[in-house]
Amino acid sequence: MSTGFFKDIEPVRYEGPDSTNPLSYRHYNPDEEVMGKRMEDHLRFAVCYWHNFVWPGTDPFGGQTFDRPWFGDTMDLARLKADTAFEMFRILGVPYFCFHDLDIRPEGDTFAESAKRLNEIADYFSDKMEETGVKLLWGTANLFSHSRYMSGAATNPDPDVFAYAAATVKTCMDVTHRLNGENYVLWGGREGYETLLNTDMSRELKQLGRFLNLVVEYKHKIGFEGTILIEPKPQEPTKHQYDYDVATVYGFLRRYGLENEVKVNIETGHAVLAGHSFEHELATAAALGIFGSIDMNRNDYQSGWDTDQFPNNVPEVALAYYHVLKAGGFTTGGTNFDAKLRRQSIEPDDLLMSHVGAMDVCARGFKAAAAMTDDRVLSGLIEDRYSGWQRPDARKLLAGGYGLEAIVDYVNHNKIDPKPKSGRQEYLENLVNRYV
Ligand code: XLS
Ligand code: NI
Ligand code: NI
Repeated sequence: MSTGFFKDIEPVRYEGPDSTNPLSYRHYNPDEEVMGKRMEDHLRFAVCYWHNFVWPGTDPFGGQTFDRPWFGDTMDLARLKADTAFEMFRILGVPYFCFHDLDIRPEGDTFAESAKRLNEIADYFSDKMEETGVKLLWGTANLFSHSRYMSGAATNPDPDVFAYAAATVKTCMDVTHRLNGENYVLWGGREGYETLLNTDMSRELKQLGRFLNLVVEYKHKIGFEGTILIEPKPQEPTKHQYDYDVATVYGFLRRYGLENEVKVNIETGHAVLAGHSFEHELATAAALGIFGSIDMNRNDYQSGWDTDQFPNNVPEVALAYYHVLKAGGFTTGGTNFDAKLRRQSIEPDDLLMSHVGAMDVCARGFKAAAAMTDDRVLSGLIEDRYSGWQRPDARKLLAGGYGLEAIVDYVNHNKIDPKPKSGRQEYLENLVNRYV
């Protein structure tokens, strides 16, 4: 039965690039084959619960702007929220969704009550997922909104908070597992500090390492086959967050022996906040073997904080998917839109149009990326650029066949005198622009 929230809006269909219907796909055609696979199976789009169904439109200077019939703290409203969410998934035709525990049910007066409510809503989801075929890309625990977490969750100076957070993660992993979630995400919004004046960093990092090991041990214990993902972000809400960027996360994983157990969920806006490009973070993850999933969005170019806007720049998205393809594409991961409306966009169909546009931008970017990959426009030149390393003597340099003294002999003997070669950056940029 329809909640009536989206009136009688029909499911959004692919109508081709010439369509002027704002509720049609002009580029995202789920069944279209690209590189031998359906677009839907490449992109694996997910709608997130929090920005669409929880955030009331507040900003630091103003209160609620969205008037949603499911706002409130009862289980009945939580079910109405779920009904509306699944209606939206159906209208958009997205295959996946994502949630935090706090998004989907009101917190109870006790830990046990909160867990019970979580399970009740999971039962409700389970029926809806079966009915609609929509799947869970990932679940996660909100370990940052409640005041108990103001000084951190795993990294809190108070061991009781560590325990509360760990127990909460267990309940969320159970639910994610039960709903056949394909990943479990940890984003450490409060795992950092406000001031070093009150912070023992060495202790906090150890706490975080133990916490993550607990998660991995439990994953194996229950036979969860999804991927555990850490989502890096350099700051906001804390002044400094420990999971700063992909490289920092990798160092942390190595320190705690988890580099083969945990991968990363990379978010566009978080990469930018860390002073990187999105593709830098993707390429780093691929190079280190920890690429997992993406949170697709964009930051405002001027404001300098995490604005979580919907993506609308095809050339940028194309380069991002180029690196996703280079990393082998998604396995358990996917494209989650961690993006929200602007607070003046108060109509129900704003929720739809934002996603339709974002999915189209991703589809266009993805097709350009696939064509660049197929035509080997970039890879050919890169291979050529490093081809000297195929020579047997060059291989020996890397394989440990020479020490520094032997290398001096090698340089003298072969009268080595390297000649600079063009990096061809502008030529390559022009090539890319043919595709986007
Ligand atoms: C916040 C994060 C968050 C995670 C999930 O900046 O992006 O939404 O994706 O906890
Ligand atoms: Ni995110
Ligand atoms: Ni974010």
